[in-house]
Amino acid sequence: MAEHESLEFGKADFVLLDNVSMEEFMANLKLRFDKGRIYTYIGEVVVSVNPYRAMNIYGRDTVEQYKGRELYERPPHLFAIADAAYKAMKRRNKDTCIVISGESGAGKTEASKYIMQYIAAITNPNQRAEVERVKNMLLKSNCVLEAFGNAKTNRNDNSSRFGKYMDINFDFKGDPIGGHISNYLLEKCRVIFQQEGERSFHSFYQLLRGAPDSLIRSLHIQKDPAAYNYIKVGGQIKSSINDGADFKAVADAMKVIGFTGDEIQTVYKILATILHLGNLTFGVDGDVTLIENTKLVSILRELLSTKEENVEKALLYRTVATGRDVIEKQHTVQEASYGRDALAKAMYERLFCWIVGRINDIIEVKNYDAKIHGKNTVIGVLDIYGFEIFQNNSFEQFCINYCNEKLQQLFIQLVLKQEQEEYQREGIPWKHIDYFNNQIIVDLVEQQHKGIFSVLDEACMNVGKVTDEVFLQGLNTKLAKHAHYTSRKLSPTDKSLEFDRDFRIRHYAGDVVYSVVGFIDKNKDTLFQDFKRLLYNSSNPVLKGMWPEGKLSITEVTKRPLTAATLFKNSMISLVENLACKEPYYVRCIKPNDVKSPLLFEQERCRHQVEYLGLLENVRVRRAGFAYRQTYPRFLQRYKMISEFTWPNHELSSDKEAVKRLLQGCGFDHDVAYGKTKVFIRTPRTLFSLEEQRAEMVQRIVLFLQKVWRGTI
Ligand code: AOV
Ligand code: MG
Repeated sequence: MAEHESLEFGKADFVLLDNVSMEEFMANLKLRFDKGRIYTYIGEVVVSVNPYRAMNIYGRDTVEQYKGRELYERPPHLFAIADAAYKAMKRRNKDTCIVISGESGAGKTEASKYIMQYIAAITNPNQRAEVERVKNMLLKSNCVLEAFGNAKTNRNDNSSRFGKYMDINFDFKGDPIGGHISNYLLEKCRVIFQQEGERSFHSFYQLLRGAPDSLIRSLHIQKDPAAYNYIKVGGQIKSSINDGADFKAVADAMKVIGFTGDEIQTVYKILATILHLGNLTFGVDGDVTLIENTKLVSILRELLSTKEENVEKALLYRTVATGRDVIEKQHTVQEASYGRDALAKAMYERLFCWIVGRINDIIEVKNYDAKIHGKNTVIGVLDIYGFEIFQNNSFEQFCINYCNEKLQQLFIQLVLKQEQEEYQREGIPWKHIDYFNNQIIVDLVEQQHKGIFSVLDEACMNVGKVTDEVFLQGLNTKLAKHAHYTSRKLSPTDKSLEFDRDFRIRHYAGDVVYSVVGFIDKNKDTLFQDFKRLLYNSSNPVLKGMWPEGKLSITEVTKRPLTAATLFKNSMISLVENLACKEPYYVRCIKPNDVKSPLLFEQERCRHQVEYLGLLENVRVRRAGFAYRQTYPRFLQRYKMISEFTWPNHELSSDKEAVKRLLQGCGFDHDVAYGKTKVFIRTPRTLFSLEEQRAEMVQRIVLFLQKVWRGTI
């Protein structure tokens, strides 16, 4: 257990509970929360409860307390986990990752920032300038990504609307030499629409509130966010965040990272373009569709550095190839509005991906660097959008919740399943512990042919009528018997399914009703080619560079792009593969209440999270399990010097027998189990003790050898 903490704060590790029951677990969690102890272990997993107040536990002095210490030496903390991941990487040459999970607002992003800060604080003792530069950029990149990828939602004032996985690369000294960021599905529909009480991405409000007057003028915008249709839909313009100050911080961060002046200007121009696009309206004159506020067109032309007539044409017409002929087809008002919104969303998404790409260009370890620095190991930090249930749940929530199912499955695989399988394989007496395996829900979403993504893709391929209803019918046909799927058609008396357009998934974390409205459209994610060509033909090289596919003429575009669902599924599968090949460390975040109060520990709310995160099962497996395991030969190799039976070589019938003798001799027999090929040690303290004895013996042997060499023996 974690030392240096009195029991008045409860048990620092849930493994030490007298009885593993939900009641005791909850009582301990609450007691610790009330006493300001927001972290508790389950073995090496950190359970964190969002304190919703500034805590004085992340400063330099705390860093010093955790630096280089073993996990159990200090009270539970994120820093201890970060240190454990760092040590594993440095000492054992392992790639490690820290997976942070929990629902929206539970504290994942904050945790990921503290972890990064800790790693930055404990590395580069020699103050090498190049390493300092890299560290600074890794830290600054957060601020930029949050500005463009986070927004106020009804669950969280600074909710991540994209998934982020960051690899930090280290050289042989254990200093960071670079990194790489992978981003996952940005919730781009937020650019044009927000639910009641929510905001669009912070970047828009920051620009309006923080830009100097000269910039405001040159972008032809006004400072009041209420003047812009796209960003006022949710009715929440203010937030707890200081947008004006953040504008400056983000601009500075972009400069430090290495964005050029032209690049930063282009970023602002794109934001302004989107704001103007939202105010653009279409009308009809006879059978001609036209733009009502033509003044905006010349502003758009200026911001996009294109020709005015091209902007107008791209907004009102669509070029189509019919056989060998190319014709221009006029949009209806509805089509034109659809095209305008699609353009706004696509420009923002492209901008976001471009920002990530630019940061990567700058922080990535170049080949020649890797050669100079030699060994290159990584620590990955995953901070992704948490499980969410809103009033209205659409394609984005579906993807986000599927992502959380995947991560829960990984946790089950790595922490619960593999552990139990290993004990069985090794013939260690073991009572199986039941847990809910959510693989069934993962399959429901991603399985070939039968899964929801496949049914969606199939519906999108239909040549005839492609509607959300056709998709829902497909689901009902294929999934009628699935225990985790229901729709109103399949269960007409179910009160939670109000409309014929709803379907419900029983997720590991709770039931979510999704509306199919918009699924087809969001999955196809169509952007008329005309817009891509318009932006590619811009005389602004930064903007042009974001739209390379605009180079193709209409007759050259043949391939159907992958759907949004397929792209997301593929990216999740490769993310999980990537995490699975690293040594994982887990932070499981819990949200104590829905009103962001530092005082309120809502029993039922927390209990539900403990349940679905599988924390009780985690404690049971951990308690019945063993903290450390090693094959017999390797164990001997490390510890043989501490026993006269094994040093320098043993004469017993097998390595297994030798290990038994060694551990009996030390009095640790009660704390270990002997498997077929490995020895298992239950508590870490036994291991520390072995390590201490080893260090002492090594010291003695060295002294002895020195004496031999000097001839004093
Ligand atoms: P999330 O990342 O888990 O949600 P955040 O990390 O953004 O949640 O936390 C939400 C808010 O809780 C923060 O803005 C802080 O106000 C507060 N908070 C969280 N952790 C701490 C802490 N350790 N100390 C003090 N305050 C904290 V989402 O991104 O919505 O899934 O998509
Ligand atoms: Mg977040």
